[in-house]
Parts: sequence; structure tokens; C-alpha cells
Amino acid sequence: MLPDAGPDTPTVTAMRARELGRKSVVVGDRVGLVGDVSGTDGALARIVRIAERRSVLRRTADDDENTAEGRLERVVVANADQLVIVSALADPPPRTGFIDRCLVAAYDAGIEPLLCLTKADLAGPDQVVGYYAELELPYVLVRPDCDLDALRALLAGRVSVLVGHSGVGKSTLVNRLVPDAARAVGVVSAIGRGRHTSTSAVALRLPATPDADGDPGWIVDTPGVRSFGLAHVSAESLLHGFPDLVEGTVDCPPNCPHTADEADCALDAWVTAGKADPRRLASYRRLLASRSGEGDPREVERNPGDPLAGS
Ligand SMILES: Nc1nc2c(ncn2[C@@H]2O[C@H](COP(=O)(O)OP(=O)(O)OP(=O)(O)O)[C@@H](O)[C@H]2O)c(=O)[nH]1
Ligand SMILES: [Mg+2]
Repeated sequence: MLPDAGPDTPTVTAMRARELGRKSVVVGDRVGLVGDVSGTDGALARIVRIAERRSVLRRTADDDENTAEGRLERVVVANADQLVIVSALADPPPRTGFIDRCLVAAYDAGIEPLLCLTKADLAGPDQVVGYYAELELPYVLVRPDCDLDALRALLAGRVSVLVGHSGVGKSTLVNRLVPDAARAVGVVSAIGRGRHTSTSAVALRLPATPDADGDPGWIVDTPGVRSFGLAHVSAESLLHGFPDLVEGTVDCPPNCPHTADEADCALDAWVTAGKADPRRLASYRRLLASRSGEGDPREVERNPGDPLAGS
């Protein structure tokens, strides 16, 4: 993005200059350019500077900080203001474990979360919305025939990044929001198994709408992910993704690990007293366990009693 780019600024093709060293440029970075920034055919500029990032959304390949794969940290996007967690209500089914992970990543990065529930024509939102009742988590419902005014209003003036499993309809949504985007859209081949149609993240400027003035914002489409690895988030910070549980830890002993085997952890009493949903505590503890290598982050099969719980 050019720092002062307006809607009519041409798209500039640029390559990373050697003097940047090992620093990588990611989607959303604000960069300093030299060379030919005319945007005409064949023109090539050079990226010589990356501005300080306002926010950095990261994920790791898996949760294990003890393996090379687990430590492999990817910056998903820089300078995002809003994390739009896209979950289908069916085909593939919603996974609150995954949504919870995204919430942790959002709060950790200082990015505001927005829950976007797609395929509302196939299933109702009550179960998912009920699960988050204690949180002030804004959400929008999307179906093929709905208008997107409410979503557009929430996207206006900021940089929003879409994340979600493959096949939940991220690119479909981007194509509706940005008619020129022409993002490839895939077919969900089997329940829960999207095809990973999108392979790279792309930032797109949202078009101006006639009845709203001001900056309509930017949207970043990303490839579907299987899981949202949180090895880079400290155990203490994990709790930030569970604001409904935070107050319940006030009565915990010092350095309480909040795990299920900690007899004095006050979170059990908090849930028993009806202050938070027991499924949220279970989800928090699954995350704690998966980070210490004790649990399988792909615990879908391990929770047959709660079909929503998987990640
Ligand atoms: N019934 C229904 N189908 C939808 C809706 N939104 C998207 N789909 C379908 O879901 C399938 C997958 O959509 P995509 O937009 O490619 O999903 P994606 O999230 O971009 O997937 P990846 O790029 O693999 O991460 C396509 O066949 C869409 O037509 C919806 O609101 N309702
Ligand atoms: Mg896609």
C-alpha cells in the first residue's frame, strides 16, 4: 500500500530491495518505495523501508513450542484493525474451538474480533451465538441473498482480515464485497474438508458506497487454515481470549496454572456458580493442554459429546 494512496492511485508493482536484509514484507505492510511508482505496464519500484507495524497477527503451524514445525511462526497480516473470524454454520460445521483460538490471537495482537457466520441459509446461528453469550463479541450473519450493509458498516474505515477454515466462504464474501476482486471460489468436497482454493493472502480496497462517505476500508482474504497454532502466545495471555473467565481467576492461588488437575483453581467454582459457560472453561483448558504438548490440538474426535468444540 502506498501510505497516501487514494482510490484512484494506480497499483504499483514493487520488489523487496536488497538493503532490507532478511526482513520480510507481509500483506498489510506500509512500505517506502523508490523507483518507478507510476504503475504503468512493466514499471517496477523497489521497497526500501517497512514502516513500524501497528499490529501483527501471527499464527504458528501447530501448538508445540518444542518442535521446529511448532515454532515456525507466520505473520498472517500486518496493520490489521479487525479480525473477521469466518465460520460457516454448516458445510463445514462451525468449530468453537477454532473460533476460540482466533479470539486468543486477536486479543493477543490487539486486533478487534468480529464473528462472521456464513451459510446462514443452511443452519441457524443459535448454538454458536449462545456459546458466546457472555462475551461482547459482535457478529454478522451472511447468506447468499442477504444484503451486506451491516457488514460494510463494520468494515468501514479499517483494515479487516478474514480468517477461517477452508470452504467457509471467505472468497465468496470478498467477491460480493469487492465485485472486481474475482477471487477463485471452491467447492466443499466433503463435510469439513474444504479444498484450500485460495493459496495466498490478498488485500483489497473496498469500493465506496453511494450512501456512505469516508474510507470504506480494506479487506484481506487469506487461505483457509486447518488450525490456528498459538505456540507464540504465553500461557498467561491465553486467558485474554476468554474475558468471561478472567474475573473468575481472582480467587486463584498465586501462579495457578488453571489446569483441570489444579484442585484450588477458582475457575471450577466460577463455572459452577453459573458465571461462565462450562464449555468455555473446557475450551480454555484444552488450549492450555495443547500448548504444553499434552493434548492433541485437533481434538475434534476427542469430544464426541460436544460436536461444536473442535478446532
Ligand atoms: N449455501 C451457501 N454456500 C455458500 C455460502 N458462501 C459460500 N458458499 C459456498 O461455499 C463454497 C466455498 O466457498 P469459498 O468462498 O471458496 O471458501 P473459502 O473460505 O474462500 O475457502 P478457501 O479459499 O479454501 O479457504 C463455495 O461452493 C461457495 O459457493 C453461503 O452463504 N451459503
Ligand atoms: Mg478462498
